[in-house]
Amino acid sequence: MRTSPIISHKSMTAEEAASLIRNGETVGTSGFTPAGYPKAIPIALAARAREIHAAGEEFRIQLWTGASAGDELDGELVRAHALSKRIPYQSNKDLRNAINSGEVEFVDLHLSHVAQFIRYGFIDQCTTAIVEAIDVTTDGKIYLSMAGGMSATYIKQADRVLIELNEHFLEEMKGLHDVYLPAPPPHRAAIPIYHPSDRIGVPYVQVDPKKIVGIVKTNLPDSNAEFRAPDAESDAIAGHIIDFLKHEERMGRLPKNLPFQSGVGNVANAVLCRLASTPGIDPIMMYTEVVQDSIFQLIDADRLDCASTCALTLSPKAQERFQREINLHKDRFVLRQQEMSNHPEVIRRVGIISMNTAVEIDLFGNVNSTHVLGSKMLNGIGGSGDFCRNAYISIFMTPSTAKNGNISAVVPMVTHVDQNEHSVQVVVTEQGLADLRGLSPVKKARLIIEKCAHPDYRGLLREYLDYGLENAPSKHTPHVLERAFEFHNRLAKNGSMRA
Ligand code: 0RQ
Repeated sequence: MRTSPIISHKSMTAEEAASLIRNGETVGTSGFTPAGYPKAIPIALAARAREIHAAGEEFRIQLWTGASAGDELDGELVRAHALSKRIPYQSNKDLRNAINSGEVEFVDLHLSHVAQFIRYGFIDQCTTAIVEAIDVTTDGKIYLSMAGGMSATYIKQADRVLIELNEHFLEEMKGLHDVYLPAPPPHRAAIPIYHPSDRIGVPYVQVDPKKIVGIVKTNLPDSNAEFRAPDAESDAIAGHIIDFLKHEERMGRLPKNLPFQSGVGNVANAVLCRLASTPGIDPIMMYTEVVQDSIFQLIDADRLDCASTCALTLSPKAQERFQREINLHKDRFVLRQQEMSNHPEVIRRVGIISMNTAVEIDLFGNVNSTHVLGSKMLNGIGGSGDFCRNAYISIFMTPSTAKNGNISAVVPMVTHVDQNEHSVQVVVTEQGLADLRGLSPVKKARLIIEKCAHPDYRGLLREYLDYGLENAPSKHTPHVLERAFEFHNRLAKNGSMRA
């Protein structure tokens, strides 16, 4: 039981809290990659929106979060047609459909940029903040739950704060967070994180308690789906990455103890599982934005030194285990605000090995990780750009084909660029790995075709490259524009990229 007097003084129901939110407001919430997001107030707000709509009136809000949120927030509100605009990342199926149908405006942002964009008003500042907390004290210390996200900035900027006090999370979980807000430029000092486990702030967000207008008690876990068990493809991808890292170490190009960043999704989860099970790997450090279930494989194999993250994105089973063993984990986990977990200065300083997933990769090393056929948004760029651009080694991975082999992940030209050829250093599929560092465009293309493309598509890709070398107006990057999207055009026309 959480017992600070403020909790009983400001206690209200989710419905009462939802009734305080006005049509057209910008609401900033806690939460990052379905972890630590508010649950009860959004459900009540969606019900209220439906009632208002039934009475023939307008009710929509702009929703700002840290990254993706659970269905209780994104799904409920979008199904109630209560969202007009959303930033900066999402992964909810119904919200994705609403974005792609044009109902909801979406701004896809580098996650490390969001705090500064809000602080300086590049985008609308939020008027109400809704944050999930484990505890709150009468003098205004808010102890966040499973994610750092954008909470400290939204709490600071908002006129009023609503708290969901989630008693599902044990009080012992307090102390995981390290909350630090940088000074404004040009007076910003160096961010003093020199090691992934360094703590530089305080374990709570401080707010003037007068700004807290309501506290709603809940008892609900984060609703993350179970991860797929690693399949043969992701296992092969992981094997290639591990062989590459061992090779780099032998060549004297990989200093010891570089921390890892690993992105979202099933492939990223599987790669870490393999790091846990391959013989001869030393314990690793993580400086990342999400920790998924695979963290327990590393822990069980005695392979986790420490983990700095923005969110603990765990399935319900793994959430339960994390809490049960909290005293074992507290010393080696630190949860940061996304401005710090994804900060380019720290990423460059500690020398991160970054591993993110691509949707498609082109012959010259440009990566699309957000758009299908150049127009359909999947999730968003998230933090992949923050890490890729600043990592010691930036790796992009993907199975070489999708949709029963009808889609090749290696294409002549990507239909949308998230990471460009200047930042992408290594690409890997289950077929093999291409180290693109120091290669000119044509050499990159030859290596990607031979190492990464699926055998079914190698001939078509070689033919495109050779045609370009004969016919392109310039031989440096020998694209032939009228043919550059022929793989995609075939897919749109025939349902397959095959000839
Ligand atoms: O579709 O669900 O209909 O089958 O894309 O693919 O294989 O389940 O992959 O779960 O690892 O996610 C890039 C989306 C990969 C993710 C992405 C289809 C495929 C499937 C998903 P279905 P999988 P994963 C850190 C870093 C961007 C942000 C990022 C992501 C669905 O990793 O959002 O990296 N990354 N952030 O069938 C058409 C193709 C396709 C394709 C795959 N070429 N064409 N569809 N699919 N390739 C975290 C944060 O920033 C918060």
